[in-house]
Amino acid sequence: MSGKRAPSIVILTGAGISKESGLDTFRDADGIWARVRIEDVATPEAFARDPGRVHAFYNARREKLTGGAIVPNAAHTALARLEAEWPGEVFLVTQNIDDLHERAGSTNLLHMHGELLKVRCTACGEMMEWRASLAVEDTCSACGRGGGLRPHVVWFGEMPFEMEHIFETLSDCAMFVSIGTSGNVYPAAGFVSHARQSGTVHTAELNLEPSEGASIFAETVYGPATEVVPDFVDRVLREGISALG
Ligand code: BJW
Repeated sequence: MSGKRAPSIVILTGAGISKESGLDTFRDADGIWARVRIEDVATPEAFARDPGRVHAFYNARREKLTGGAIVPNAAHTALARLEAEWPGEVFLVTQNIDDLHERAGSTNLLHMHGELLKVRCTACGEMMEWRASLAVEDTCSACGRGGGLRPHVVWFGEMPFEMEHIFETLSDCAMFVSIGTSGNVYPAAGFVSHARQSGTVHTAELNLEPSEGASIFAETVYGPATEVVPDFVDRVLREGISALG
């Protein structure tokens, strides 16, 4: 034993990794924001104005996710394999609110924009699993108040979860990999710059096409996630990080 810690890897995923599982992205031509306006469903103001409309938006997505047809794909599985086989820490930060990473076997995982299969009470703060439709009048099982449950998701203008922990791991990692995200939404879009401040980190973007911040990455690989992610994971496990730089 050298006493030296094995190098850690931080991975950021976005909607593109779940596209081939059948879930929509946001900003592609056929994406969610082409059909629904952000201001109507993804801000605290929208929820205050018309909670029923916001519930309908998330109920439809929850129903699709739990309907049986949506399953993890080869990219999700490859990242779970990386966590299981890499000698150092693999920390997976996802912007996605689906549960496909968990179902594929990833465990060291953080949903920075929340989880579709959870709701929380705006009165007492209790968070609970929720797989059914959510209605405005539903009551909190912890405090008994009706009308206060909201989707456990992060809307525009709200603070994503566990930012301090994420920035700490970014400062300390040997490799940062961004997968299937357009780089439009902050703070996630700034993670690559933050990781690069440590100087010794390798940065890679794996996406269908160059993202907003593509030029910041040391390595870029373009193609469908189900192809490029398993290839990339194979290469990391075979050759290590230093061979990628
Ligand atoms: C494939 C593929 C295949 C397709 N294979 N790839 C500057 C600094 C900080 C904040 C701001 C700032 N300027 C503005 C802000 C505020 C705002 C923001 O970023 N606005 C921008 C629009 C400019 N951000 C916020 O409000 C955030 N909160 C915040 O900033 O708090 C203060 C703070 C400051 C500083 C530090 C810390 C905190 C909150 C953002 C909340 C985002 N919420 C949403 C919806 C909720 C969840 C849900 O309903 O699902 O989260 S919006 C939506 O966008 C969703 C996603 O997680 C997020 C990112 O989208 P993603 O994943 O990148 O999807 P797409 O569709 O954009 O891209 C998909 C990509 O996949 C594409 O590139 C395709 O090519 C690719 N692809 N098929 C591989 N098969």
